[in-house]
Amino acid sequence: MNSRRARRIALWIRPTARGWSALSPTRLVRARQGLQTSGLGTSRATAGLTSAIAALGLFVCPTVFAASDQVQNPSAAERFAKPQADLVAREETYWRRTPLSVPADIVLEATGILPQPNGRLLVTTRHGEVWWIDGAYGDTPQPKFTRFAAGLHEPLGIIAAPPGGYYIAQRQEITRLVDTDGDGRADLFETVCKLPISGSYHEFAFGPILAPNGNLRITLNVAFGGATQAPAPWRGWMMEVTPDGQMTPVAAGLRSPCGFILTSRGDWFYAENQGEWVGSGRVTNLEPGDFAGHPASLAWSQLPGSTVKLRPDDIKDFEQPMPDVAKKLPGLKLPAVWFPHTILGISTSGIVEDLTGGKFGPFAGQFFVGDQGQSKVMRMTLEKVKGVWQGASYSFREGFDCGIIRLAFGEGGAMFAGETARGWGSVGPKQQGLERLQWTGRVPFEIQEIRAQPDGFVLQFTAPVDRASAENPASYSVAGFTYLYHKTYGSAPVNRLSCPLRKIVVAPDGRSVRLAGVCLREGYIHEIKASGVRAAGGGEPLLHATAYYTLNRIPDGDRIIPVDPNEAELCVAPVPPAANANTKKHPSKVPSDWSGDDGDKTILLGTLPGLKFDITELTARPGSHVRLVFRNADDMLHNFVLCAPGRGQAVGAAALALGLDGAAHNYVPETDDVLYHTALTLPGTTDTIFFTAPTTPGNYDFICSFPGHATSMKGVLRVEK
Ligand SMILES: [Cu+2]
Repeated sequence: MNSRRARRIALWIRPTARGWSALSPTRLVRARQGLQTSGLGTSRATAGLTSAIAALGLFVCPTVFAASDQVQNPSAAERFAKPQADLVAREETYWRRTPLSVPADIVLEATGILPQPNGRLLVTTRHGEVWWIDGAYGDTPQPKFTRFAAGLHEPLGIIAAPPGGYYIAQRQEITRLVDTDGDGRADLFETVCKLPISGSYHEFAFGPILAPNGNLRITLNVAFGGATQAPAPWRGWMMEVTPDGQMTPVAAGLRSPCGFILTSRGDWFYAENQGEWVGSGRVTNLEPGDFAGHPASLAWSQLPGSTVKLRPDDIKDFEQPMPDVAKKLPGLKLPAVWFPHTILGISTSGIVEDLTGGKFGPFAGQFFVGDQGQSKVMRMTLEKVKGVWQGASYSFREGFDCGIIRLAFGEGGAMFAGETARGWGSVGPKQQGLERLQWTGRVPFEIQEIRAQPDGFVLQFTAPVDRASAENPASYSVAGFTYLYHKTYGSAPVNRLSCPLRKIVVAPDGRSVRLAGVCLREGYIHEIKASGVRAAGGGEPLLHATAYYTLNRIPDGDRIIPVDPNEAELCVAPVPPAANANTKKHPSKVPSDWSGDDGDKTILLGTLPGLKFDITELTARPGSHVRLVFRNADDMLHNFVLCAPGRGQAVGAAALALGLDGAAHNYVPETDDVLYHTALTLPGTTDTIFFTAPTTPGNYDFICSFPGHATSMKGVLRVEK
């Protein structure tokens, strides 16, 4: 790309009668650049763009220099727990994963995938390229890459443009790419609409998607940190753009809306990541005027054209369950489906609807949702009850090579997953890639779908159940919980409460089971475990026995159990143990036998961004009195757990295995491998413990046991004379 190109990068936008518009959308016919087939060639082009941008002071551009990112970020294996190999092997027998080989000189951080009817794929990358890929199908694919365009700024999606060519969303604009002379390379780059940006690395733009009215929709990430997370207009919004570049706001409250979808029924949903104000990953239905929860976007809700009535002052740091806040804050939209953090992913991404008519297996009409951090695909079902969307999330397929950003269905029911780990890390050995997932034709024994009932749930299965196991109450457990709505990054599950079952009815055909119980709560997530249910015949267990139903509305209809008059008293959420209670392993008071001293030695330990302690090697004399002051300066929850020599990672794995029980244990497992620990500390808070160093010299591991942190947040206490 030539930095003297005709197009200027403009940040200015202006209100118009119809909405917000970029100044002077321009057309640019770009000169040929000698684009090669499967050649890198981008460094020159991207460097030109980067320097032009830097001169304008608009961007920090961490996306161009992969090498430095890799130095700064822990590797995938360090950051996240690995999936269970035996489960992945079972999943592979039903849905076969095929990584596509990519030439060594192409960095295919695939972010947008447009399958074409002739067996080709058109794929955008974070490095700003668009590639034609031929030969992505077949048992042993030998894909061939041809570059369609380069020099773009982190496009994160691509669709066909009705006027011809393709629409992509770059960070700074929506662009139409056209190959006017039919040589397979884009030669017309037309600015459709400028997008407001301030320069934060976190201001991603996703989409576009073509709306039924012919307009385009995009979603705009908020910035990260700083005094405001929406320094430029419409950050945190879903926007609609006319083909001639007029931009109007649709809905607000988005944080990191990596995936969004227009369903075949005509409803819009977007996928959100856990973050500040966002307790866990989730999918939310968006209608004009909705506010999905992140308040930064409200900085712009008073602008002309805004559909959202809430203002920044309406949002306080409620520190209350999100469903409770929604009752008193009209306009706050609850998610349709939650994906519990660390269990069903940690960074929800692209959404696809299975419109393959059964070519992808038994879940036709359902949805699949990617996850970047855990490199997996989850499954989602939706239903509308009393006018409100809700539904369930399920495990589906783990063990991908890298973090998944984008999903797309291609020919013959093949699903493609576009991947990148740069800047975030992910489970899986690779930094980027493109993989194909295909149904093998075998049907696993699975919970096909869960639907809400007036007194419980009905579970539909992919095969008839073994009646004895399905009628046994011990085969199931149901429990409700939710997440806090607060400015803290993420939330532990709160108000966990089991839902005792009172009646189980197996359908005559054995394909569904109705569970009726008590203590169902509107707005809450209901964890439904069917671990004991077996398939009829061979007694096969479920491939995935746990699902999470977000019960926004309890439907009306026929009950199979009467209303329990004592339900209100019966169903009171237990109070979790106080995080700061003084216990043997959490010695928050000076021990009485220290005869007045408050420690032979004080250790000040803190945190660094990127899941690190600020000191990784501590020392103490055997049997000495240690006062340890742990200060959490990060924006996430952390603790300090001192473990037996060599047992740090085992304790971390045990904490992860606590699952939803973790919060009630402050994520510290009950094991002799744990010697002492601090409280789980909130961002900006401190906890002090007083312990006697082990009398046996050695290297004692210390970790943060919050799920997923231990593999990188670790150190050693050297006990030596
Ligand atoms: Cu931590």
